[in-house]
Parts: sequence; structure tokens; C-alpha cells
Amino acid sequence: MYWKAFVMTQKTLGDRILSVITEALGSLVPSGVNNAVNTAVDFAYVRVFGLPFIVLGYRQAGKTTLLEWLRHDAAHLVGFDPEPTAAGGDAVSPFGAHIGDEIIRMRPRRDVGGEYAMWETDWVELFRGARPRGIIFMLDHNHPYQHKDALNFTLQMIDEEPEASRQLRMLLILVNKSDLWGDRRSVDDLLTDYRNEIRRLKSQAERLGYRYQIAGVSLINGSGVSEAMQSFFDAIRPRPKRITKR
Ligand SMILES: Nc1nc2c(ncn2[C@@H]2O[C@H](COP(=O)(O)OP(=O)(O)OP(=O)(O)O)[C@@H](O)[C@H]2O)c(=O)[nH]1
Ligand SMILES: [Mg+2]
Repeated sequence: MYWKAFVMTQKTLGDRILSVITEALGSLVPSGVNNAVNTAVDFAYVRVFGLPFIVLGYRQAGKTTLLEWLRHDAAHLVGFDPEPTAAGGDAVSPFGAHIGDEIIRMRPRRDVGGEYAMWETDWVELFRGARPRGIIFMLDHNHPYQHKDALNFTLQMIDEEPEASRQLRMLLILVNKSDLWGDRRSVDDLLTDYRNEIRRLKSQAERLGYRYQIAGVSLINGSGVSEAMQSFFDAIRPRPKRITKR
């Protein structure tokens, strides 16, 4: 019995990665060793290429603003007034973001728009290309039917794209713009419209083995954003292998 290692080269030139896949054949290789190797590979990969995650949500929920918040450490949001993101989305290069007291290398790949017509195209393409460890799904207090559609589409896509969802560790729902609703309503109030979707999310998360969280935030005044980002990125990042001394 033996270990087989091979190197996969991903599709595009700019996106070339080395992902070493180890395959333990037979029972001679303990699964603990295999897991440790996989963890070490994940950790090294993310350190070099960035943490793969994606941001989805119906139009005008705050996706572009969140990416700007992460990219520039919240400092640039004063006067930031993005145009709706057009079909095809915008490329986002990997960048380092301050999360807690660390800088984590991020790789969200593309900022996609939220119009219906972009879901089947830009969202699915992004999901397949990114094979994300985390999804941030954004909504706000307006248009619950459209947000519900978008969330259902996302859950369906996770089910229908098993290769792309294989690495998924967490889905975070950000209920954005609390500066506009927070003094009158709670997150739980707003989520009464989403009972079926939350039930579906819960059962999918259990079935596929990822975690989910829901947080009310305001990107404009910063309320809740750092905390939500810290727990999201903590949940999706691979950990360095601990060296234990005997
Ligand atoms: N009041 C308030 N406005 C916000 C907040 N976050 C974003 N916005 C505003 O909401 C609008 C939409 O933000 P975007 O970041 O462009 O939203 P998007 O999801 O990228 O929109 P599309 O690209 O059209 O899908 C902009 O005018 C933002 O300034 C927030 O926390 N509070
Ligand atoms: Mg946008």
C-alpha cells in the first residue's frame, strides 16, 4: 500500500495553484495522518493564495460595500458610493485584511451584482471557480421576497454543485443597514419573513456539515461588522498544525 501524491493545475493562468492531493490507499495509513497532511496543505495554500470565500445577495444589499470594508479596513467608507455592480461583476485581487489582531489574506475573486439575471450566470460561475470555504449572504430590511428568492437560489446552488460546496465551512447571513431599522426592529423580527429559508438552511448545514450564523450589521456605522467578520473568518480558516510535545 502506498501514498499517491499528484499536482493539479487549475484552469486559468492567473489562477494557477498547486494543490497537492494525498490519497491514502488501504488501511496502512492512519486517517489521523491523512487529516494532518490535508490540514497542513490547506494552511499553506491559504497563506499563499488567500482564503477562498464569496459574497452573494440580492441587489443593493451591500456586497460591494462589504468588500470595500474588508479591503480598506473600514477606513475608506466615508463618501464611498458604489454604482450597482454590472453583469459579469468586477475582479477582486487577493488582499490582506485586519481581522482581530491578525492580517488574513483574502481571496473573494469577484464582486458580483445582485440582479436576478446574474444569479444563474455570475453567481454560479463564481461559486464553481472559488470553491469557497465560506459564503457571506447579504440582505437588508427591504424587498423580503427578492431576498428570499436569492437565499433559496443560493441554497439550491449549494445542493446542486457538490464539487463547489465540498470545502464549505460556514454560511453567514448579514442583515445589513441596521442604522435604518435597528431602532424599531430586531434581527429576529426581520427574520420572521424567512422562517422557511432558515429551516432549509439549518437542515442543509447539518446534512453537509457546515455552520451557519446570522448577524445584524451596519456597514455604514460599523455596528456589529468586526465581530461578525472575526467569527466568520475564524470558522473558515484552516489552522496551523499544532506540534505537540510528548
Ligand atoms: N444606510 C445604509 N446604507 C448602506 C449600508 N451598506 C451599504 N449601503 C448602501 O446601499 C447601497 C448599495 O450598496 P452596494 O454595496 O452597492 O450593494 P450591492 O449589494 O453591491 O449592490 P449591487 O451591486 O447592485 O448588487 C449603496 O448606496 C450603499 O452606500 C448600510 O449599512 N447602511
Ligand atoms: Mg455591488
